[in-house]
Amino acid sequence: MKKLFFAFAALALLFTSCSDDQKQFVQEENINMDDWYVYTDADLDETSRMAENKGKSCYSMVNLNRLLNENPGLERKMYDIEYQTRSIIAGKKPDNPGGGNGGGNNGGGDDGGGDPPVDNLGVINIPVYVHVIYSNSQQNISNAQIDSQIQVLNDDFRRTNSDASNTPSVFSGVVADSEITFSLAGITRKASSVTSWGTNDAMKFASNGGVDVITPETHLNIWVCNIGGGILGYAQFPGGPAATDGIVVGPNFFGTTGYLSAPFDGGRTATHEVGHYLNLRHIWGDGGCNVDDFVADTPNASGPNYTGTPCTFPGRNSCTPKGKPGQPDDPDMFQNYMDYSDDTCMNLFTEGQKARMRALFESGGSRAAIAGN
Ligand SMILES: [Ca+2]
Ligand SMILES: [Ca+2]
Ligand SMILES: [Ca+2]
Ligand SMILES: [Zn+2]
Repeated sequence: MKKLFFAFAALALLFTSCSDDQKQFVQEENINMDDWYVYTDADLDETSRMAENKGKSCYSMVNLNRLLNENPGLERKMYDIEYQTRSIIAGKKPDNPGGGNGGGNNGGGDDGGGDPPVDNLGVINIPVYVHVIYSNSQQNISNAQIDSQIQVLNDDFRRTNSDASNTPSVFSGVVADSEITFSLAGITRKASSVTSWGTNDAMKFASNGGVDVITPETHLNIWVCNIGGGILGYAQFPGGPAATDGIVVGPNFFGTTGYLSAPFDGGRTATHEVGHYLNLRHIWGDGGCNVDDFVADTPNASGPNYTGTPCTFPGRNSCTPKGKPGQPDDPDMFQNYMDYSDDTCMNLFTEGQKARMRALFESGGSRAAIAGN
């Protein structure tokens, strides 16, 4: 029934508008930004989770709150990036030449199934600089350990990960090969007396004893250093300051060989943080069942899952698909890289997440220069 409705909507568009008008229609009528937000209770949430000693902790949203407070223009910039992302995705739905899918990427109109958005970008390679900052020899991780992380990123973003077969069948229809690869552009190493760097980006400046960012317009920068406080890593979302663009990961959570701390020894911390760097939110939307991650094909969840071995499925089913009649009430997708599960329990990105990430590389997108656009 819904497909029929959209067919009529698209037909109406064809008869009433030229392509310029269509664009206008998409931008003015069909991009629903009602669910968009940036500020969260992340500071409180992460503090209480760590007090409960849950295990995994990512400080990307805490970092975002800090950056928003320090940069008055950032919220607007991120709104514009989100608007552009949704416009691009809406315009690429193959069944909807007018882009009239009701902002489906945010869960407003599309059921997450059917045809994924298409683009002409091909496989996108992201060159990576790794900055190893260490206060002891263990933290000065080997080239082999760095290589093992690049391998995991390539496997996870191309869905060639060996544990892809662990994805439950209920989600097999939405899993994605994101068609993004990573190549090592260079490694910097720096000894430091700092034993815990915290999450205020100090490691990203030579003036603090860290390492300055290198060409963030065209390269992903990864700082590998001990953050402290049991924090595995954090990322900067698209739109943030160029000088701090990239991700930070603790040395013992980086790669799959060498100096590692189980159960975060599968390289999935970097996969997760690169997801944020490419505009993905946490799978639970950093809030209860009233907020989502702007991705229709990831079931909404009320909070993070800390699923560990044996990764028993189904785990929680923390939210029903609110306001989306007819959509199946799937269990939480703890297998998603953007949850807080142990590395061994994660094995997928979805088509909806892929579309968000790839929209950044389109002409005019905030990471377009990486793809030569
Ligand atoms: Ca939620
Ligand atoms: Ca979702
Ligand atoms: Ca559910
Ligand atoms: Zn995170």
